[in-house]
This record gives sequence, C-alpha cells and structure tokens, in this order.
Amino acid sequence: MKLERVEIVHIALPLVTPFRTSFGTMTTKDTFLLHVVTDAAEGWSEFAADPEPLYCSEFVAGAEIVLRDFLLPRAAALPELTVAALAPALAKIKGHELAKAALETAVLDAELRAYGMPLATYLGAVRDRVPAGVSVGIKESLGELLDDVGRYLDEGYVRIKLKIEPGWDLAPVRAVRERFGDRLPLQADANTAYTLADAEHLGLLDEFGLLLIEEPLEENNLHAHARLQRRIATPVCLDESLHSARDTASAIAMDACRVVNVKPARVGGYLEARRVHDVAHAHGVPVWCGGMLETGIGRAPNLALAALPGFTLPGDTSASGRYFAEDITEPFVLEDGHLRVPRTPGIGTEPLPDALRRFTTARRVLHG
Ligand code: OSB
Ligand code: MG
Repeated sequence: MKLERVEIVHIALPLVTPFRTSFGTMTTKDTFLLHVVTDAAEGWSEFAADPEPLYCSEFVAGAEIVLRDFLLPRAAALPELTVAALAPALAKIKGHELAKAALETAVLDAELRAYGMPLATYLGAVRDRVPAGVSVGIKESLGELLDDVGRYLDEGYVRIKLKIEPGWDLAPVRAVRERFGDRLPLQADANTAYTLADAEHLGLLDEFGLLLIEEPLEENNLHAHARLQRRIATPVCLDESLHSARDTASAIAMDACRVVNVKPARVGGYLEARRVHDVAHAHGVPVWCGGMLETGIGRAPNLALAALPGFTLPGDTSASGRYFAEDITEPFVLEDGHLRVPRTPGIGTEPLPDALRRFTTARRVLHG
C-alpha cells in the first residue's frame, strides 16, 4: 500500500458517570481518531491516552506532534507500506507506544480491509464472543459503590474490578464481598498508588480471595513487584509496567507478575499485543484485555484480541452504554454478559458520520 493522506480527528464524548482512579477523575473521553487513506483502502484507529499524562507519559497534544513529525514521515517513506514493515520503520523513535499503536492500528485496519479479512481472523481468534467485566471507579461512599456494582451485576457483567487507593481499599473490597458473596469474580486496580512499605497492608486483602491486584506499586519497578508478591497471596497483575513482550518475559521470570493485563496501545499495537499474549500463554500465565474507556473505534479491535486462546479471564471490555449515552460507532451491547467479536473486515466497525460530526472538536491533515 502507499500512504496517501492521514487526518487527525479530535473528539470529546461525555462519560455517563465520572470515572475516578488513584490518578485522577475523568468526565469526558477526550482524545483523537486517526483516519488513514491508502491507495488500497482506508483505516481508522483511536489514540488510547488522555489530554494529561496521568496514566502514562503520553498525552493527546504530544502524540499529535510525534505522529506528524516523527512517525508519519517514516511510514510515508516506506516503498511498500504494510503493517509488518511499520514497527521496524518506527523502531528508532524511542517510546511513544500509544502513538505508534494508533498509527499501526489504522494501517492494520486499511490493510485487512484491502484483503477482506477480519482482525479476529488475522490475530487467530478462537471465540465468537468474549465475557465482559467492568471497572468500577472510586466512589464518594460505600453505599454508592454497592448500588453501582449491583446495577452492573444486574446488567450481566461477569466480573467486577474495583479501583483502589490508600484509604479506599479494604473497606470497599469487604463491602462488595459481604453484599455479593465470595463467588463473585472480583479484582482490584491501584494504578501505582502504593509502595513496598504498604506490603503488610496489601496482605490484608488476601482474605478476600481476589483474582488479582493490578499495578499496586510504581510503574516499571518489576523488582518491587516481585518483592511484594513474596509477601502477599493475591496474584500480582501488571498494567502500566509492561510495554512489550520482552518486559513481560522479564516480569514473569522474576515472579513480578502472575497475571497480565494486555492493552494493545500500551505495547505499541496489536502485533506486539499478540506477542505479549504468546509469551504469557507459553508460561501458563493468564492474560485479559484491559481498556482505556475507548469509544467503539478502540473497543472493536480489543474484542478481536480478547478472543485469542490465552485470554482466560474476563477483560475490562465493557459495553458502549457503560461509558457513553451515545457511542461514535454502532454500540456494543451486552448479551448474556458477553460482547460479540466483530467479524467484518478490518477492525469491524467505523465512525457513524453523524455522530462523528457532532463529537468532533477539531480536524487537521497530518500528512498528504
Ligand atoms: O488502569 O486499567 C486501567 C481506564 C483508564 C486508564 C487506565 C485504566 C482504566 C480502567 C477502565 O480501569 C478500563 C475500561 O473500562 O476501559
Ligand atoms: Mg490498570
């Protein structure tokens, strides 16, 4: 393929309810879509991060510059643009995995559309639908939390993840266990809010039989996570600390990570995400698909990935309605606690023109 034109479309979608984590509160999904036009087909993707670098070091305005000045010139210089050739062409640019993932995914969408192949087929999916979990933010009160969890369970979600931070950890976990029972698949995500000095305190979560505790300590400190794992029974799961299949191999070898949260954007795209899955699966380490409050453009390819054989735990791939009153694509709906894996070529969805127009805040041509 030859890259003809790349457009960035900034969008803002109000969230149905504010989402509070240990790193901040989000009330809108404010990001951009990439629209790639090649001589063979067109593709879409969504940038996974936010306007502020709170979850990771990348952010919306920075990613636009990285794409325009460093990534797109290299993609455009390829004599034959393929998704396989793209990551090697971008490798000299350090970091910026989320920006790279946005470009790679849009190119992948275009290339697969040119072949008429669904992403699920390309990746090696073995399921038609994937079980849906839901990530529940930090609330003002335990009563509010129990109401929200109860509502999600009534809707059919099969696994609950509670966001935790110092001061909001044992009490919410205990309250959810007491109200909804020991058999509810339950896990917690600290988004780096603790230190190794909190090991004894985190060990108090052991009695609640959590599936895992996600990223309890600082980002990229595999050593500290391994030391924590020696002191707690709850399996440690990494999110922020894993940027590649190589990181994943190191973390597993050190026993810093007994479960892996795979976010394709965090590792540079779907090709590397599949390698993360392969490394973990070969070690018998369960993986699940994380989320970044994506619109349907980001959610569709995540569902294809979550249909691979090593994804043995429900992910944060919730239905459109958990995030937005109106999505930018055809909405993903919960059917018996599951979401259907898209089965049309490429990522299997595209923006609805009318919704796209209404949610767009700015659009610029970045290339071509
Ligand atoms: O740590 O998994 C996380 C949302 C934004 C940034 C980071 C995280 C999250 C979530 C929600 O937990 C996942 C989702 O529902 O998309
Ligand atoms: Mg997380």
